[in-house]
Amino acid sequence: MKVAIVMGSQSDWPVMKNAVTVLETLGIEYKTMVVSAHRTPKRLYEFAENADKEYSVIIAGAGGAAHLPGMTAALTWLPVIGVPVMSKALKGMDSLLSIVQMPKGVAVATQGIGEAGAFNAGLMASQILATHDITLQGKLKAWRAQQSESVLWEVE
Ligand code: RP5
Repeated sequence: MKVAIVMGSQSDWPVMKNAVTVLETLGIEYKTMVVSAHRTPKRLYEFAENADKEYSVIIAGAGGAAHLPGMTAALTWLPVIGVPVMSKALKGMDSLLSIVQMPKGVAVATQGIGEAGAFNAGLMASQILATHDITLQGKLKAWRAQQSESVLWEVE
């Protein structure tokens, strides 16, 4: 497995499944797991401390008091990409600030709130892996070219 996708709750899946889209398009292996920083703290430690034996990049999504990405980053040297999931009460602003405001010395690559952020997390993970994979580089360039071509010049 190359990419681990962890989320704080099963309820995050409708958003986090967008992270899978690019990975599947580019043929990148991944595994999805529910790991809650608050409800399953021992699982978080178990996962993060052993993550570098199985994975190269971690995508971590959570909502509200979203401590999963930051705590994961604290426990592993692997790059952690954070996805703020929309919360009911504060529409994801709480999630975003919880993830993005890391203390100096522990880094999380925070994406935007919600589905676009989750999609871009998958894209960012692919780009990180492509730095050491020439075949994947080719696939990524082709995907980007196709995206550019799909944008119409004229407004319909
Ligand atoms: C967070 O609390 C999860 O990441 C989720 O976004 C939010 C709500 O979780 P549930 O109460 O739906 O399980 O930990």
